Amino acid sequence: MPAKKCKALIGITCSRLVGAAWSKLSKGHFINYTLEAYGRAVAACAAAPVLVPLGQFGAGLELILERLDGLILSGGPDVHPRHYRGMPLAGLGDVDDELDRMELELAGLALARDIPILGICRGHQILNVACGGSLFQDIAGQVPGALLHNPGIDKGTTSHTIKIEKGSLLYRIIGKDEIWVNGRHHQAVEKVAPGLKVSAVAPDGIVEALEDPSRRFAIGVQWHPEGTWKNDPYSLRLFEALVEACGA
Ligand SMILES: [Mn+2]
Repeated sequence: MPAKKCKALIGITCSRLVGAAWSKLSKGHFINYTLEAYGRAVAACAAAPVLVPLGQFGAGLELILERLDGLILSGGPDVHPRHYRGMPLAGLGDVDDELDRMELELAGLALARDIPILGICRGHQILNVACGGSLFQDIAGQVPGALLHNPGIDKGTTSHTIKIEKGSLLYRIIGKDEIWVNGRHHQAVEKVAPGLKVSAVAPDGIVEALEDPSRRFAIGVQWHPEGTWKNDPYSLRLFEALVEACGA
């Protein structure tokens, strides 16, 4: 049943499999996952999802953004440290140079246009790097005593709590200062970009959410609401808030 009223057109970036993952999973995995998880979450909020594929730069991205009301930077492979003036360390996982360049340009253009952005996992990290921040390439190797942020469980299962900063946009959306989330990441925000604010942290201090208070709606979350929105009202609220911001 199509939604009675469609409130916004939301672009969703889309990874491809690279490196080791390429041989382990079916080649259409990321595109199918992006549509099934992120796409259906957007549609559940009475908005229309479209995929933004790899390989778009410059004028192509500008035209895509002219048509979009909102943008989701989706999960995917690691970000290469070259984009925050770092060198690869042991523990860096698979990277995709074309995806890095495309998503960083897209994030910058969307911020400049003040298009509502929700960054998820890799997308949260892209938001930080696009604004001038840096990342831990591998939490286990760089943050002694950190929780296991990459448990071997599916994305429908929550695994650790986060503390949400009162007064943040995220707090206004979620309405609680502590929730369980389904993290599946081994990289994390190290240096927070100038202009961004930390809006949630894990019990070990790892940055779990960021936002840009100078924009209408620019939020990054380190967890995967697209994996839990069917059962978890806080996950669904994030997508609803993005769609609401598009109409504001
Ligand atoms: Mn985490």
